[in-house]
Amino acid sequence: MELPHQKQRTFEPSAEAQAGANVAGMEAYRALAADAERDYAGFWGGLAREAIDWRKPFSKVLDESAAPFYTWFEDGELNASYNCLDRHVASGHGDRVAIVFEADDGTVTRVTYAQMLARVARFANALKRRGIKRGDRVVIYMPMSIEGIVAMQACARLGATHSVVFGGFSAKSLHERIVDVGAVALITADEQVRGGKTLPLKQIADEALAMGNCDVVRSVIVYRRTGGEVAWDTSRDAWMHEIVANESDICEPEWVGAEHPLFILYTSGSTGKPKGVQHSTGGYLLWAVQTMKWTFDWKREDVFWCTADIGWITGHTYIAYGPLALGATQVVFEGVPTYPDAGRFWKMIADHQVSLFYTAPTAIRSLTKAADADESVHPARYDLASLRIIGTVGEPINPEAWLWYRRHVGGERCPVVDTWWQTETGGHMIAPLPGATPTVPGSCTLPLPGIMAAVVDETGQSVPDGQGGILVVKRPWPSMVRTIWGDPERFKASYYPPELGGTLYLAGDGAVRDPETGYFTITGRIDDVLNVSGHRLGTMEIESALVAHELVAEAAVVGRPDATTGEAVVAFVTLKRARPEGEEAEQLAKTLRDWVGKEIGPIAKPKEIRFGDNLPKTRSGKIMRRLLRSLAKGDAIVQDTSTLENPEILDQLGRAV
Ligand code: 6R9
Repeated sequence: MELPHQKQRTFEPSAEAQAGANVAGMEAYRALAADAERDYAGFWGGLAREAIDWRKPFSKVLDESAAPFYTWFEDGELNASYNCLDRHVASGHGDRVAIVFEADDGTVTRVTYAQMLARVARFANALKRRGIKRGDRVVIYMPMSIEGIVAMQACARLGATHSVVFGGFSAKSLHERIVDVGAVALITADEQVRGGKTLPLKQIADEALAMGNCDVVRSVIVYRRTGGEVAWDTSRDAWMHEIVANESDICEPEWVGAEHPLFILYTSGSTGKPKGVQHSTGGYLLWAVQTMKWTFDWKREDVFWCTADIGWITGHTYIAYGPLALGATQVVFEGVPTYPDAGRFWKMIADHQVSLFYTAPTAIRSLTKAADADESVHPARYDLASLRIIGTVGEPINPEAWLWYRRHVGGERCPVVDTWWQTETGGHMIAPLPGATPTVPGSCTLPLPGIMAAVVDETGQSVPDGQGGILVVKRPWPSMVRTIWGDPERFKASYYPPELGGTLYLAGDGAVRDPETGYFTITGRIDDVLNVSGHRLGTMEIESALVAHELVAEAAVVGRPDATTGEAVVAFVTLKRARPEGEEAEQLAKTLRDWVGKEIGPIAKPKEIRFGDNLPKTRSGKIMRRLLRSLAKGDAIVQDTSTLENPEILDQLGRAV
């Protein structure tokens, strides 16, 4: 994976980046890592006591007796919302701005910590009045908004477990999650506004609830974003602004055990059914705080901006919890990077004096393209001098995009932190420390202190550095996934497979370690999961959606490298009738793309659909996906095809429609 010219492209942290950094210099990094090696429980226990205000202190750090169902700080008690709000107000920082919200149309709203606390308390009281209590699950299907964060925090305050569903998911996906998680309430908005376009969230929510098995959903609470027309069921629906109107702005937090599930977030796995990744309260919050301090070198004066959506893990850890737990000031953005033009991010950085900026490689690539085409949206046209550290997440970043980001956004001055982590890991795992780690484009560098990452083969044995293998984590860590909601067996099988010995956490990514530096480079997923614009999609999920269409007999979905989206979805489809050609094939491809959009969400729409009389199969009837991957890329088939039963099909499928 390593490019031959990568060696000389190492960027040392500048003297400025090192000076006063929370972790300054590699010696400091090594000392922390050595602390963790020496006394694992002592290391984590110390951090947890410092990062979190505990209502009741924990007496034990880590319990491995039910491995791989590890528990952390188990007898400690806390409340996440208390840690995110009350403690800052109590220590005299109530007037500090918590959120600078910029709406799609550019309208800016600021909320202080004291105001945020009052809003969360009022909403929590309103939820309580509707019977929502500790242990209940609440689905949140909302746009990027202060209200969305208030909703998450209010659930946390009551000890209710939230499950946020990304606003781009379809009614069917929303329904599936509501049922699986057993939600008693749904919090949504009338409409979402992005890039000048509206999306009728309430209408989609109504459709989802009408799909059956949702009887336990007693209340639907609606944030009025646009005032657009919505259908109303008075027995169930209520406006958010109406139900908080007469509530007190004092709400005693519900103290919960450290292992209490703060949230469940669905993500794609290698089977058709999304996994409900369950996170804890104590361990999760600890790592949200600690990685803000380490990876982003967060300081009180910083203005932090993470461009993710609260529907993804990045928006949970680095919008809804991490920054608030520190008492940080952060920017929250409703819209898209290309509206009203592709200079929006750069303008917002300048307008709000953002110092820590965190976005996805796919955004960087598309903004590079836009800047190349139109000089007026080039970052050079904006004053980005406030930036101190710039980060990326979500997918491997190609060295070209990394270098462009460092040069044009970071002004050759800001360290680039390429952060590898996952929904399941809760927070950053492998990432540079901006005041310590020399960076190399395309590498997420070294594991954070306390994270025991390694590269192994299919049997769990270490592979030599320089040789690719499977990325694993050798020891549990506080913010790790606790289980898959309702399916502990799947948790074990997915993350602690017996083939690897049952004690290594299997990330699902491939990686290679540099023999000289020990730096990790992530080579992408090793399972049937695609990464399109940083969004995780299961190939099986898309296949199931396709075969659910009345005309489709069989479908196989693979990823193809894409210059902008990282990977693109390519679907090979056979129909229950003759293979369509020409105009008809194009029409049908469009129908099926829209169908997938309806079934899962627009992010899952295949970029290309190819029709065949059959799919390439082995004699035992197994679809040979590796051949399809080559065909999708337009590569000649050089693999061994001796087990293929119907080689003639390759020619037919090799041609795009
Ligand atoms: C946080 C998040 C996780 C998958 C992960 C990997 C890919 C994320 C990456 C990266 C290379 C990085 N990924 N960050 N690959 N370099 N810096 O994205 O969570 O949505 O669960 O996706 O994304 O493949 O396994 P999630």
